[in-house]
Amino acid sequence: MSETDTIAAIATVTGKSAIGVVKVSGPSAGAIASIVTRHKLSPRKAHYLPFFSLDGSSIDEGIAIFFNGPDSYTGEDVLELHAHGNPFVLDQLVAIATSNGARNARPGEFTERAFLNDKLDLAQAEAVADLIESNSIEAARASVRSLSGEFSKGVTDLLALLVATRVYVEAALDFSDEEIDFLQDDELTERLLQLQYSIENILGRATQGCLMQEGFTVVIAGEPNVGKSSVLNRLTGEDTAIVTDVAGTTRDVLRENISIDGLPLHIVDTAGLRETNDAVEIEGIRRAYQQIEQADLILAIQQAGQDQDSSMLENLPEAIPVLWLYNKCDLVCRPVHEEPQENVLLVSAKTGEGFEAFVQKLKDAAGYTQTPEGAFMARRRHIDALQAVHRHVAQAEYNLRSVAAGELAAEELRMAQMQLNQITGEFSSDDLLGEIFGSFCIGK
Ligand SMILES: Nc1nc2c(ncn2[C@@H]2O[C@H](COP(=O)(O)OP(=O)(O)OP(=O)(O)O)[C@@H](O)[C@H]2O)c(=O)[nH]1
Ligand SMILES: [Mg+2]
Repeated sequence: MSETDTIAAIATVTGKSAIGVVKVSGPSAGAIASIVTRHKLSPRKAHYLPFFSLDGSSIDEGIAIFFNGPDSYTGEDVLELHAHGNPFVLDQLVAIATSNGARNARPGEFTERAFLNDKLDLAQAEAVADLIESNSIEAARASVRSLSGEFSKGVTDLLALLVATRVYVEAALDFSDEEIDFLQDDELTERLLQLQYSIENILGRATQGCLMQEGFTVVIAGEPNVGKSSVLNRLTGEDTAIVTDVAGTTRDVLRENISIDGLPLHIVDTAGLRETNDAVEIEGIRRAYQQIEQADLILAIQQAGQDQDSSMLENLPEAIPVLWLYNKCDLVCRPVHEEPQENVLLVSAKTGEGFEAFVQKLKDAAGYTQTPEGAFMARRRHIDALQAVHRHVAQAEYNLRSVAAGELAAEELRMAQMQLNQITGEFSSDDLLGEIFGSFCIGK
């Protein structure tokens, strides 16, 4: 399908609402505006007037705004019709557009056109979808920061620094038989250090944004009756899970989402782990292990002051970090431990003791720091790319300093640049673009 055809869609939520907006973008937008409004619209001005159907009857009255390309969201001619939010009215307006040269827009197609017409780069386009999907004010702020181009600017500045370093290295290689060895001088060391510092700064801020969007999954595991469900309830502040003194109370997997200072935590409560012949419990335990495999952090709970056989927690996946909680500390005389151990906390789900430190520990484990400069809304693919850039630059530095292999260093820097270009979409495959824009809502 040609990119110069005209597209139309309802941009507001389906259902009844005070106002509903229909958007049209492409070369026929002006003609469609004339048909619907029977009026010559001045660009970028709100006109309050009747909307007409093809047979000349009035459908509704509302506001029509016409934007001349390239001064529009998509960069093409755009018509916006703000009607009353009735689905039949809005459908009719779209039908008039589609019978006059437009077709129904695909999800994200308006933003895709904005990207193709250089109105937004890829990271900004993704921020549009992320802003719409934001579940907290912090996430929304981070999205706006990315949408306004702050993240892209950080990436572009990084790119400029990287290109300058590449030029320096390549030039040094060309003159390598000169007496002074450029590759060993302080100027280059300084540049590489600055590059690493910039990457770490952006990576830190992007990681915060990514965490805000995706959240952090904590799976509570431990033997029956140690207080797993009580810990969940204390965290959610509600009576979410059933708590009794019967060992084996929880059987199903229970999932709750909470937000701590803008960090979405997905907390998963599971069945107590023990040897059992009860068929229901066996299935619950199987599901518990399944959840453990998918955790970002395992919260292993034991009862404080009791020597327990923690064999059921022995074979936890090595790659997943574990935080040990000794619960029911209200029942024991302290100090239980001589020395505070790292990743071991003493708490009471009953009294709330130790929970402040525990919640802080959860934020630390997630790597959530609320950087003073503010988070960038970023996606997993951005983080992966930035981490790859970091690795390539570190390798380049090693190649130069430790093995004096200038050619290899130059190649690493070239690969770092390729990774960076992917973030803003300079060189992106059609598959990636399809995946990104396909996840938008229709009309955006
Ligand atoms: N004193 C005291 N009792 C607690 C504390 N936390 C939980 N309990 C009690 O311990 C018992 C078991 O609590 P649950 O939260 O159901 O324990 P669980 O680990 O979810 O148990 P299962 O679902 O059976 O695996 C209940 O009687 C709770 O009231 C605590 O911090 N202090
Ligand atoms: Mg339970």
